[in-house]
Amino acid sequence: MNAPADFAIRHDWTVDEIVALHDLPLLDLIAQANAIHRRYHDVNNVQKAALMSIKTGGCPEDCSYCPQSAHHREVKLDRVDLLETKEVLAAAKVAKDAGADRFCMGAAWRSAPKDKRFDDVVDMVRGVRELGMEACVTLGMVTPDQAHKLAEAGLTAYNHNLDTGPEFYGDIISTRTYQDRLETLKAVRGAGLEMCCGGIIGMGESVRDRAGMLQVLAGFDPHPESVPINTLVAVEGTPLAEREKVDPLDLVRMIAATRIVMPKARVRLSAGRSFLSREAQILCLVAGANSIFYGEKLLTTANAGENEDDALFAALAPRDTGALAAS
Ligand code: SAM
Ligand code: DTB
Ligand code: SF4
Repeated sequence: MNAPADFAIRHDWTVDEIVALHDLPLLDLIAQANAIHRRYHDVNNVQKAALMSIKTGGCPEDCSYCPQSAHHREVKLDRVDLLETKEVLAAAKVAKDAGADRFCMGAAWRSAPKDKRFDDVVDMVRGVRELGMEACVTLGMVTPDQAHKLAEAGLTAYNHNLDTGPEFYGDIISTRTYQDRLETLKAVRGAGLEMCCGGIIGMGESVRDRAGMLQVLAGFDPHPESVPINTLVAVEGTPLAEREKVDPLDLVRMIAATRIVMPKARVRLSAGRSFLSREAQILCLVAGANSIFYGEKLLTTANAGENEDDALFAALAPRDTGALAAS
């Protein structure tokens, strides 16, 4: 690809460089990110990824942000064992009919199980692919063998997030290490699966920590094919319940920095979208996001509603000037 030097794909970003980008005057940052976005993508192509929790709650990990951790006993959440394949595939069909391009299935496991439940997930993946949708799963840690089995079933991408920068990580999770996460990502890549990997902002981390995460992500060669940027959904009963809400413009900065350092990735405006106005979401799309989670629910918390999403996509569509003139 004959990209100008400024738009080149790089894997050697320093944290200082990313912080400097992130802290540019906002309009310069957005302009730079948007130029790169337009260089590598059709900006009108915004992916709709539907999300379903296929196994909910009771997770042995202690991720401070997560309502599904068994460590956070005050959270009001019903545990649900692995769903039946037919129930999941029925939901995938509904999502497809509603216009979703990708079906993502999330399970509250520390690592993917090595029993029949794994075979069931493989069947779900096969079924989603047969419906003609992209399939993504997030099951916790996986071995190279499990990653290969998922790839054989036609899995498009595996989601496993770094969540934050390496220096802040220990403040958020103590039951598995950054290195554990990198091992799973290696298994994912080794099986030829697309890598879906990003993180969360709003957990008390600094801009440097955010840049630290982007540096690790941009260090992958090739870059992750998709990068979900979640804003913390502060759930009552979790250790991060009282965290202040992120300023939407800080999210715009994070998305723009992500777009600049990973020009080809699908940058997904993920959890936290329900707190954003339609205009703030559009600013995120201008800054380089080109994917959203679509549907009323994320895993256990509410997503932007169907009406809000209709309003968002209607605003993005070409205006029907004929109809306007007639009204
Ligand atoms: N258990 C698996 C794992 O951790 O890899 C898969 C499911 S886990 C819920 C997937 C991701 O959701 C986490 O890595 C985190 O980035 C995101 N997440 C979980 N709870 C969140 C919250 N309250 N706000 C924002 N993102 C959240
Ligand atoms: C990701 O990065 N975000 C999604 C998905 N990957 C699995 C999960 C968001 C979860 C938000 C909190 C909840 O609904 O439980
Ligand atoms: Fe478990 Fe995943 Fe939640 Fe961590 S983020 S507690 S691993 S479900």
